[in-house]
Amino acid sequence: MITTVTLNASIDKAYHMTKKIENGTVMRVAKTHNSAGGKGLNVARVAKICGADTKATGLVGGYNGEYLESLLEADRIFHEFEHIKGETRSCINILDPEYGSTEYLEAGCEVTPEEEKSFLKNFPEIIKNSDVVTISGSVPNGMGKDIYQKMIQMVKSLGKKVILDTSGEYLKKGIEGLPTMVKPNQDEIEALFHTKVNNRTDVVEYAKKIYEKGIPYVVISLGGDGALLVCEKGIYQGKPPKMKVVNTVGCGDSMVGAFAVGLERNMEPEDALKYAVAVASANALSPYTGTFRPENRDEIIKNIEIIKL
Ligand code: TA6
Repeated sequence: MITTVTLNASIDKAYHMTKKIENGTVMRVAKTHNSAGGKGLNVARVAKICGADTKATGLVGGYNGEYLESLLEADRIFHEFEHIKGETRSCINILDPEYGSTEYLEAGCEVTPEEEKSFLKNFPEIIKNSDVVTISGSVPNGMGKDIYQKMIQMVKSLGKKVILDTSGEYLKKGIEGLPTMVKPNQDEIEALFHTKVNNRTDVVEYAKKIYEKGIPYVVISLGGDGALLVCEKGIYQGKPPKMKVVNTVGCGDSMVGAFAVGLERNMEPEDALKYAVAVASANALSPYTGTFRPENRDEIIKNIEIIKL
């Protein structure tokens, strides 16, 4: 089973526009699509489409929280959330012909120390039947900076694998918990090392620095160039074929979902990389966030190039 953790869940609202955005004007939205969002819920949806037994947990609250749970039920994703007093946030993704995707991410509601304590108390029971736990996204105000480090240590103490996908201080502290896998992108690498990444060689060097801290799998998402994987077997790049993308939001989360499936199925690293890049690329062909058509994945995977660096 794969359990995904989303502390800062979101009603993701995708606005499909027929004209480019013009600030200061009234813009009519051609089509709106609402989905259960926040990175971990995109991960849950993708893992489920991959055929994994999946559970979603984290924090939800208010009317938005109830609506989010109903969206998950429509996606037939089992969930077991801690219910908090605050209102679950919304995140807007505006898709227009000129700029592609522009995201507006709300910070999320305040979480009290009592709510954090209650979630952590229930967490071991929630994940007891999981083989892999994914921890994704931003953290609501009010929660400890070491929340992810604490959760990673709890997951590992129960003998389970854990993937961390976050940024900033939470990534820095989460890495100290030594998760099984982390998946920063280039921006997150730059923030982590207070540096500028100028080329692929730099990316490899920084990924190796993270690996050498004791993290068995370090994945760096490279957008249209796929992803880099540093592991005991070596350093690989998984490269997808060039394609006309529709909506890239959720590609990173889709990659995490597919790697969680790869870890659960004990795939060889290069096979897991190939699978994850194919799923992330298939997500980019969907107008909807954190979902893909299996037939697209199965077609793309035939054309993924695995390069040993
Ligand atoms: O990666 C895409 C996405 O998960 C969107 O669906 C939106 O929910 C946003 O990221 C949330 O990001 P955050 O870092 O705030 O958890």
